[in-house]
Amino acid sequence: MWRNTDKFETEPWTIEVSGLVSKPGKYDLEQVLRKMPLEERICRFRCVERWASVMPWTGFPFAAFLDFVEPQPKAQYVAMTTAYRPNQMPGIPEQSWYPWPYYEALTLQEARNELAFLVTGAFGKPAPKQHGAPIRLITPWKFGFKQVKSIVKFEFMEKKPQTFWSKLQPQEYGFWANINPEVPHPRWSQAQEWLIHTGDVYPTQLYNGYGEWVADMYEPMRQKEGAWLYR
Ligand SMILES: Nc1nc2c(c(=O)[nH]1)N[C@H]1C(S)=C(S)[C@@H](COP(=O)(O)O)O[C@H]1N2
Ligand SMILES: [Mo]
Repeated sequence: MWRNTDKFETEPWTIEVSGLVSKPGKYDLEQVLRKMPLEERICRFRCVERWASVMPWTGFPFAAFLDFVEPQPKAQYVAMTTAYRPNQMPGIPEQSWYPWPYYEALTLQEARNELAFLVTGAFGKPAPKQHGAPIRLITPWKFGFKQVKSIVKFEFMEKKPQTFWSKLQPQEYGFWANINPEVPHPRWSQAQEWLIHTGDVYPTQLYNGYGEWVADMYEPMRQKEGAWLYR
């Protein structure tokens, strides 16, 4: 992956803020970062395809960014669009059947959760391009495909948007994507995962082990609609 990142330009970087928000506009990332409380967090990462890792990220709480741009009361979702630059991204022009750009969303409640993190660095340095420079999302209780890299736009909306994967394969990669060992992917079990650093196999944990912080958000839905919502 890193071999293909040479042409990708991450400086300067503009992020667009639009939709149901009090301070829409185009922001220079450097200027935004000066206002954000940067911190380091070590967290677990779990891909839907069962590999897992542990990463030391640098970043700031998504909630701090929300306080800065001020979503309007009607906003229920925040959608994130990622960079789409075929001339800087080898492989993208050949994969024309995918609905690029890569696109994801969270409920605003999820984005405000204290574990929702916007990442600018890894291993104490600016994030390498392959890990989503210059800004990416980390919600460690959700599968990796929610963790959008190289974000160019945050859009606030009232209705749930269709995401990149929910357009392609809604049965396999749904909106919630909460990690749950008891809800299998249609083509494989999610009961176990392997650590990419060592190959060791571990049992998958509900919410990737972060239930203490996030389970409350989903309890009403779980009671009403059942476990499928975790997919
Ligand atoms: N922009 C963008 N973000 C993305 C993806 C992508 O293809 N494009 N893939 C996702 C998937 S499926 C995973 S598992 C993680 C991988 O993050 P990592 O490269 O930092 O390990 O990125 C996610 N974010
Ligand atoms: Mo993934």
